[in-house]
Amino acid sequence: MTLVFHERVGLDGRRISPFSWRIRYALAHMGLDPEVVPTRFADVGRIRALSSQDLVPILVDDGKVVHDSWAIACHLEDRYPDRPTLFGGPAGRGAARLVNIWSDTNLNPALRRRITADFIWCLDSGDREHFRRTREAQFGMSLEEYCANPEQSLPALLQVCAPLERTLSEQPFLAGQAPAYVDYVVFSVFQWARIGSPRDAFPADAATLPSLHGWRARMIGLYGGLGDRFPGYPEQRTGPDGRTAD
Ligand SMILES: N[C@@H](CCC(=O)N[C@@H](CS)C(=O)NCC(=O)O)C(=O)O
Repeated sequence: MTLVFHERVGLDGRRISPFSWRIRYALAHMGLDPEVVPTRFADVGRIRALSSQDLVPILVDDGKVVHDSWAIACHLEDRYPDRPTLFGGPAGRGAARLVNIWSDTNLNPALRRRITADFIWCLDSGDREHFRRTREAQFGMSLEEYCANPEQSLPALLQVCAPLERTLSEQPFLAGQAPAYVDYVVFSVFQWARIGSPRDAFPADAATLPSLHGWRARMIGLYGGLGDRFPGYPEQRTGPDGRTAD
């Protein structure tokens, strides 16, 4: 078996992508240890040549190229049936698909609104112009305008988190008694926000969402502290000319 994981990286090897994080956790869950190819936005030529599309993560498994994190999770589940399961069967896979789509369409935007202007400083300086241009075109405003009202974006985030808090007040993991792919998907978004902002974009007061806080700490600690294996938010926000932003 030859596994190669093309994983998004930022400044000085930071792991900055929620989509890559969920696959990192899935691989650890299954006890798989791929070769990792760190991939910047500037490496899009390699990604395109490999997969005929521009997005990361990508897994190459004995020459078979799989892109899109959901497709990768399904591939791993089907290809390695003797390893610990990511979904716990077809019904679990179906429910995980719902959580995956909900996470990408509801949780991700609620956090993105709070971190994107900070997040750009986690990127390699050579990737920042691409990020700013593409995201500002998507949002129709500057990154700074997009993130200008953290007080206004907080209620929306709290509302999105409510079903997570309720579920985790009744069971230790979203999948039940032990973590599985649904946990990795949802955690990957919090992990991206945790690494991508100097403030905890998550409601700072642990009393607000105590079960979610406890779960996030458990998730960070899994697999030998996987969530803390790479550097967090840079101490200095430094531009390509060496000047600091603050
Ligand atoms: N649906 C895809 C989304 C992957 C995705 O959006 N990746 C982004 C963030 S790492 C990307 O590669 N963007 C390239 C770009 O913005 O140029 C998945 O789940 O893997």
